[in-house]
Amino acid sequence: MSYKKILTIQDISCVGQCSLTVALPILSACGMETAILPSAVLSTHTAGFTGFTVRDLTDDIPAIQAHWMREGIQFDAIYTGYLGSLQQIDYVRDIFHTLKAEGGTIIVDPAMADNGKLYPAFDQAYADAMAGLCGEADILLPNITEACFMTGMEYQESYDKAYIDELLQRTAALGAATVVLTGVSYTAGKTGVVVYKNGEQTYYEHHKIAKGSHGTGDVYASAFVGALMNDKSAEESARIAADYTVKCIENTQDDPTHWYGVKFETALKDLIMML
Ligand code: PXL
Repeated sequence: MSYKKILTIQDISCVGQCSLTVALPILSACGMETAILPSAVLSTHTAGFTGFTVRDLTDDIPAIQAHWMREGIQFDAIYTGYLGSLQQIDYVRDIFHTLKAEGGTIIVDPAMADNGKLYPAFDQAYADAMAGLCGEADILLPNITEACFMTGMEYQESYDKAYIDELLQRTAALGAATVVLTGVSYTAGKTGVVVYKNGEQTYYEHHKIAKGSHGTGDVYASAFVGALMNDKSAEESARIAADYTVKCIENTQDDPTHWYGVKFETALKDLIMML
């Protein structure tokens, strides 16, 4: 049996079904021991709520890291998402170098932007620093907007395969061996994910649900990591994570009061069956 120990570093949005409140249950459901390092604590996520509180935990990170090093703690995978500050990106790089077990995997979801825009907390300097961190990753999980901000490509609402080819080449040039680009849509009513490895692309296309949903990037990345750590290939993990995320959106779309996230808990049994 594969029982891996994962560290995930991202914020706790106390309400809103994203980041750690999504990653921890999904990875646990996938059978992983999951340690967390919260980058910040927010009362809610920042996409749609107003007046949220934020406590940045950057200054706590070095002492936590030092303690784990004294204890000899190492992780089979380190998976990062929404980080709290520029300084934190440097700390996370050092964590990659000191806490990853021999042969371990680094997965970076550069969670910072969507639909052509950076999230409110971020600017281009953050995107540039994140591009540097992506060079340390084995697997990178950006959406098109994030890939554009990190590579200086212009964001386009509609595009062709040549545009995606160039975006993938430029994103891979940041340094990760595998790029998993999400939200790639060539046909109306469909969307999909491209796995780009050694210059080769594998595209998995699936049904596109008209309504955009918050937190689905985190749901997708967490399920991808859970599948990957169950010894699935990147291509299989990309497909499993896509099917799971679609199911989560389907299980949420008829409830207008649930605008802030997806009911990912309702489809955990489907995810487990796919592993
Ligand atoms: O990855 C989504 C996310 C995570 N954490 C916080 C956010 C968002 C999206 O807006 O605001 C705090």
